[in-house]
Amino acid sequence: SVVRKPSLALIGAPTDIGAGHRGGSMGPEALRVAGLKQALERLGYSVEDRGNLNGPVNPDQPPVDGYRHLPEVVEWCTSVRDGVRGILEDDKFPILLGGDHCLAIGSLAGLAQYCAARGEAYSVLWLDAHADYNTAEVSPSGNIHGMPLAVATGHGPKGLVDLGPATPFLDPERVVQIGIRSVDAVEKRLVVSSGMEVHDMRRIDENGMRHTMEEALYLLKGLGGHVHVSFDVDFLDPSIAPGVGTTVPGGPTYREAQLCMEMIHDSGLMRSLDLMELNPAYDIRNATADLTVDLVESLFGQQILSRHDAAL
Ligand code: B3U
Ligand code: MN
Ligand code: MN
Repeated sequence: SVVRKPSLALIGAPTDIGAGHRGGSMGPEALRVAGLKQALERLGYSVEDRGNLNGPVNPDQPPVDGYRHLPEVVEWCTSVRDGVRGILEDDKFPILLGGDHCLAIGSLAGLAQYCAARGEAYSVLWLDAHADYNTAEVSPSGNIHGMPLAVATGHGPKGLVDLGPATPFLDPERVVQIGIRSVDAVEKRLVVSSGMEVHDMRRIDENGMRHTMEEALYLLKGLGGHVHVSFDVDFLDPSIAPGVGTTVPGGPTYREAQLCMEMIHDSGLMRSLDLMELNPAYDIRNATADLTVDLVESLFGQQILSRHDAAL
C-alpha cells in the first residue's frame, strides 16, 4: 500500500535558556550540519527549513522563586508555540530543533491549540532519561528543562501553564514515557501519582525494547488522535551519545534505540516531533548530531531491507 508522505517543516529554537549547562543553543545548527534535511529528502519527503526562531539571550542567572530565567523561557516558548502551530496550520509535519527541553512546553501548547480548534485529541511519547516532571517547589536546580511535562499537565507558573488553549493543555493519561532512569527524590512521588505511563529502564531491562514499544504504541493507538514524539537526546546511552548536558548511564543502546524508532515509524501514529537537548559543546566531532540524524531516518521509514514500503 502507498502511504502518502507528509510534507515536513524544520524550525530551530537556538537556546539553552531552560538548561543547567550552556551549549544547547548550538543544537539546531549541528543537526543541519549533520544533514538532517538531506537525509529526510533521500527518504522521499519534501522538507522546508523555516530557519530559527528568535528570543532573548541567556542571562545566566540563578533561580528566582524556584525558576531560572522564567520570563525568558516564557518568551521562547511563546514563539515556539506560534511557530509549531503555524506549521500544523499549513498542513505540514513540524520538527522542532532544540534547544533545551523547556521548549517542548511551546510545542505542546501549539499542538494543543491546533487540536483544540479542530476538536481533536493528542497524546505524547516522551523519550528521555529524565521524567521532566519537577515543580519549582521540588526541583533541585530550578532549571525549567526539568519541568515541561509538569507544566503542560497544569503544575507550574502563570505564563507557562496558560500557553495552551486551556489549563492544563495536556492530559497526563495521554503521556507515555520511555527510557526514564533519573528522577529526583520528590519528583518521584509526583510521577507515580501523575497517571503517566512510565516505561523506566527497569521495565525495559525486564521486557526488552520490542515488548516495551508494542505496549506503548498499543496504548497510544487506543487513545486515538495526534501523537507527538518528544525526543530528548539524553534518552540514549552516553557511550553512543555524549553530546548532551546531562548524561545518565544505562540508557538504550544503538540497537535498542534503532528498534524504538523503527517501531514508532511502523505504527504510523507520529504527526509531530521535537529533537531536543543536543549540546554540541559536549559532543565529539558532531557524532551525537550524526547519530540523531541516523535515528531520525529510522523514525521516518529508513529500513535495512524493505519491509512495509516497497518504495524504500
Ligand atoms: N531532574 C533534574 C535534571 C534534569 C532534568 N532534565 C534534564 N536534567 N536534562 C532537574 O534539574 O530537574
Ligand atoms: Mn528532557
Ligand atoms: Mn533528559
